[in-house]
Amino acid sequence: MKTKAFIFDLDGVIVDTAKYHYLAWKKIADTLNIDFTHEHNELLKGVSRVRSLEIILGLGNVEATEEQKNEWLNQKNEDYLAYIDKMDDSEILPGVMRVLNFLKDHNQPIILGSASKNARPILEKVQILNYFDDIVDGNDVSNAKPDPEVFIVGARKANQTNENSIVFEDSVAGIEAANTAKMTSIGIGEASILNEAKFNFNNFEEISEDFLAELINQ
Ligand code: B16
Ligand code: MG
Repeated sequence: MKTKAFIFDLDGVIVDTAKYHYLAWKKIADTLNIDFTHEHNELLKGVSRVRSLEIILGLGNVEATEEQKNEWLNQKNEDYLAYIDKMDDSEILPGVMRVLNFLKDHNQPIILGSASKNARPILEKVQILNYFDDIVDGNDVSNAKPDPEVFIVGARKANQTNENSIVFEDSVAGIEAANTAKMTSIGIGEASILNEAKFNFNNFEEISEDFLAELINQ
């Protein structure tokens, strides 16, 4: 069997932390009287923490000093971490463990490629940190998705070329990043939204072992 790099996004792919990001941002938005809905939350998927705050402030036309913004960023992360602290392995999305186990059984490098600066504690909480050969997260890169930096660094860590790398992503920006790097992009979520992905699945339960074997041997 051949070897590929399998790169996983975190939020929306392995776990659904978007709901916790939403609750923590909502608290900030409420104090500023900014209307922040679940639809608005979609705009924050795959986007960095700093950029997320800019988007929220933009919704309410709120201007602020750097100092004030840093205060909100810290507050939001503290609240978010309190939600993370309560997570356990029941929050791993359906089908993820079967796919991770299949890849491990076939000696494929498994890499995390996430915008989050909290990726390690989350993987620890849901007890799958040891599945990952390497982690590339928001602490390691300076360019956010759709820039492909996070995935390119991930492929290098697995000693694989971009063309031999496969990316699982739930965000439009992440699919764009994978495509720009000439990696095989797999959209997890609605195909109508992730229409630039090479392959689309609603979730990991739809991904067969035959399909994974084909990816490895292509
Ligand atoms: P943090 P992903 C992203 O994770 C989230 O989708 C996005 O909503 C969040 O703003 C970003 O991480 C930064 O997260 O505040 O924990 O550093 O989808 O790239 O795994
Ligand atoms: Mg994501």
